[in-house]
Amino acid sequence: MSAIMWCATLVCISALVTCVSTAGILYPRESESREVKSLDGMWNFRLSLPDPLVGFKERWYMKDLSKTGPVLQMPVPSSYNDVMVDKKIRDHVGLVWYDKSFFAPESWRQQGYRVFLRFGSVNYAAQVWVNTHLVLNHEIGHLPFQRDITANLKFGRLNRITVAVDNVLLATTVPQGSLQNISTNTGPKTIQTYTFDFFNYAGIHRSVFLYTTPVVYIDDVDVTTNYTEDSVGLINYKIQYGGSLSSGETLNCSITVLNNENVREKFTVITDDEEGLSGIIKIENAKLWWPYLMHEEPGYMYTLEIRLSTTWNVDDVYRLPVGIRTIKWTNTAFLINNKPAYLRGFGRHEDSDIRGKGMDYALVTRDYDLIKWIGANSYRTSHYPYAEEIMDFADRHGIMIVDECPSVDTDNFSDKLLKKHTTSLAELIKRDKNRPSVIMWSIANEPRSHHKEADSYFKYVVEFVKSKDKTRPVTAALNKWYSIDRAGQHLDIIGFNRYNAWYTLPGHTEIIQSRIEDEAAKWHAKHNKPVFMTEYGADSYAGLHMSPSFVWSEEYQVELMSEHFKAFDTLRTKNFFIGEMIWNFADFKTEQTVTRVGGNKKGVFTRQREPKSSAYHLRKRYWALANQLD
Ligand code: GCB
Repeated sequence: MSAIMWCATLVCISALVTCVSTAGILYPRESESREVKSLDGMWNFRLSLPDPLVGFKERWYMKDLSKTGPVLQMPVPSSYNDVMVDKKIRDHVGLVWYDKSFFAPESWRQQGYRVFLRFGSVNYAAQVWVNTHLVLNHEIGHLPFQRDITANLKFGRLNRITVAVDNVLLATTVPQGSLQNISTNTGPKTIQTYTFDFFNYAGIHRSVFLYTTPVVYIDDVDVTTNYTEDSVGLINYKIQYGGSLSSGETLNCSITVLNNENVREKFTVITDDEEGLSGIIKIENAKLWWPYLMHEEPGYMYTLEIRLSTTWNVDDVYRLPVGIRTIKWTNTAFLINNKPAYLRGFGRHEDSDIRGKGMDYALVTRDYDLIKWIGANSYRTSHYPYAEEIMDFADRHGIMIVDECPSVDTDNFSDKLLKKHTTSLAELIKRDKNRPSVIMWSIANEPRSHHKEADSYFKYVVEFVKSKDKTRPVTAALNKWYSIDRAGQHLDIIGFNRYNAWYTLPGHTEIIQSRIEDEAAKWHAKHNKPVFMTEYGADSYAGLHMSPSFVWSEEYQVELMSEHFKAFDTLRTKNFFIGEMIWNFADFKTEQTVTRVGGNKKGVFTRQREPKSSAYHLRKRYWALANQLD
């Protein structure tokens, strides 16, 4: 078997499995009818070496991984290729194996529970066995997947989950990558290459949960919100249930609304179906969800307490956080609750040392503290969906999210890629559709949108997104020149990335103002749509001071920002410019390249979240804008 074939084992396997399911992917939440058990912690771990396929050949999923040979202990969630100091693990291309034993209480069977196994994200492709049975196949990182595993469990006894993870990226994966064969002193070797600028962290990145539900259960909820001029909040809901009713069994769904202190709110429900599975909730004097600093109580969340009752089964209860707000957009503006919003934000990464992309509450808490300290109100989840736990923070703190799928540097525009690209969006929308913080869908970062094929490709992608959600605008972070780009025409809002005085004419900050003013105006003139800047910035090495300013010094980063601020201030008077997002919130790790010193250093915070001079500079601006505009 050629090196290319073995490396793409799981990606190829999962391509054979039709995995677009219509089932919901609600975040596991405990209730009187649901137990949630975390499987986070230390898992057995093993690289599939020296034969990349050895795990499959020897059927490692049939036994304890520790019985197959020497194993390591790997923390979940984390990126295996950041935690360990062994270079072989950091640079591993191909399959790795994890396993963990857990106890399934006998009481779960006695109570007739269904048991679901849910992964928040495994990067990039995963295959999962429970007690030797293959139960899940999932391709595309950064997105959750789950399955009812009741039939595969041994109740009252130990059970084993085995996970094979493949981090290989190919021309048809999202994001794309390629493999290259090189010769080395010890023989031929296959290495992974990419065009994107972040480290290809891999492994079980987010929490693994078991959760239980009754036999007939709340499978998905769709919510859209509105309000009337006399302050009546409207919540349109649609509930999908899973499981089947026995003959003669009936079903009924009832809703309670709780305010943000968990107290029952006064409301009325207009139900337009007999079973109560869909309807409109009216709340008098409703409190709206507002972005940070646009209101003294940003991020106001209600809770929809949904109770599904059936004749012969236990009731299922699920509590969904809901924020009431509207989103509108015109040719020149983006409005929240009918008020124009100006985005003061960041491009970001899920990234920190030791854990890589592993979800970490302490880090997320610090990041949101810093976002608020600096006076920002938004960010883009560049360049992939962020953890649901992180999105919860955005909802609660009133931070507006431009929610991006993992398509970076989109190239080749094949049907196969299009299918995966749209699958990533379908899964993202299904996951985040109810979040008030999500204000736009971003369908790509820096696609090769000057190619002829990009026209029909992005037309299709945008129409696909609209078929799933008409309530939010569609955007992308474009970097091809406005005159040759073919994607912008299909978007609702234009985002553009540009690195004047950094990649273009480094050192010449005097080019920035006129160029940015000119480019933004041209994007607007071409498409008659609102425009925002999705990336600009400069690397700075924290602690490097140079006077006069010089590239990589803190002074240069500040100077480059100031020139952009001048352009943004002019653009704001032009009435189509809706925001600025600096690249990047914090320094982050990239692949090894001579243009990066230990990674990308365009953060206004270091990777350890210490402020650079640029953070104080940005803080002054964002607070001034907030005081002026909010
Ligand atoms: C970009 C990319 C981003 C990079 C950034 C840079 O245009 O969208 O992923 O990290 O430039 O710093 O080069």
